[in-house]
Amino acid sequence: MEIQLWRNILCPYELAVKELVLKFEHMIEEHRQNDMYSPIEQVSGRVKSVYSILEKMQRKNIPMNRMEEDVEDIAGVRIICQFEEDIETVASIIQNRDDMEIKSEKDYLKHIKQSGYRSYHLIIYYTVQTLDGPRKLQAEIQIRTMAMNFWATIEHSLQYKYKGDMPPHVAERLTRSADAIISLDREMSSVRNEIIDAQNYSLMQANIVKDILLSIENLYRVSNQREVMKIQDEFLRVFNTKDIQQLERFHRQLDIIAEGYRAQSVEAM
Ligand code: 0O2
Repeated sequence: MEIQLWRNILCPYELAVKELVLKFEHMIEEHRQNDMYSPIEQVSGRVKSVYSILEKMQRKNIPMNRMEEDVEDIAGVRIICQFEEDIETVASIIQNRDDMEIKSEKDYLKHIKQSGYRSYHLIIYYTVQTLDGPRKLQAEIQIRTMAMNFWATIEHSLQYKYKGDMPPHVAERLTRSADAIISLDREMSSVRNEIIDAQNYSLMQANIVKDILLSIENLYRVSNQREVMKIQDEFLRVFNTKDIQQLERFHRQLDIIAEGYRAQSVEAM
């Protein structure tokens, strides 16, 4: 197949990966803007390289005319969660979406691979709009914790290095570290609520500070500079207390001041 043809084949997959990553990133943003804990921590995506596609087709005896159906991970998205419990939440978010149709699921959390690999995989159908009209493509979504991802990344590089012929002492270390990762995920899950509370607290604080700064900026347009300077000084004082209740109170006061200016401008009309 000519290079140009590969480009044409892979082009809609590039679009699918970009769109999917954007949608999951937006989900993170939506949670954070609403002061909610996001079950998704990070998302990344890639289109499989031509080398990797050909290697998989050779390994699995896939003929060229079956490539797009049988190589299910030409488009790949990886979702990283903080805690194992989040994986199920993310999977059900995906299952309930109208724009992603589930083809199959593989639960390598319940059925850990021989290698020690753990992750939750979904193969979805996803439609992109191209110049030639809609194209329904397959994409693989891998959902795993940060700890699982750390292990899988290292193991993947070692597999690549040893090309299926891993020395026993390395394989043994990997098995032991896979067990350590299971313990780490369990330990983290046991303090999940405390961690989420702490993260929510700092997220709320960041959101209030963002809103306060926006209010000050708006006041700058309508009030005099001296008053805004005073408000800024007061903001810094409240900010330094690191007390969320004081920040909330200060925010409410700013709302009242802004309301006063709004009323004045209506009267003046
Ligand atoms: P890439 O793009 O290099 O990650 P197969 O390729 O036969 O293993 P299959 O049947 O297509 O897999 O589906 P499966 O088992 O769900 O695996 C698909 C992907 O999961 C792999 O993609 C890996 O990314 C990941 N994976 C599966 N098993 C392991 C494992 O033992 N270790 C690590 N580190 N990752 C694994 P590819 O094909 O390797 O491509």
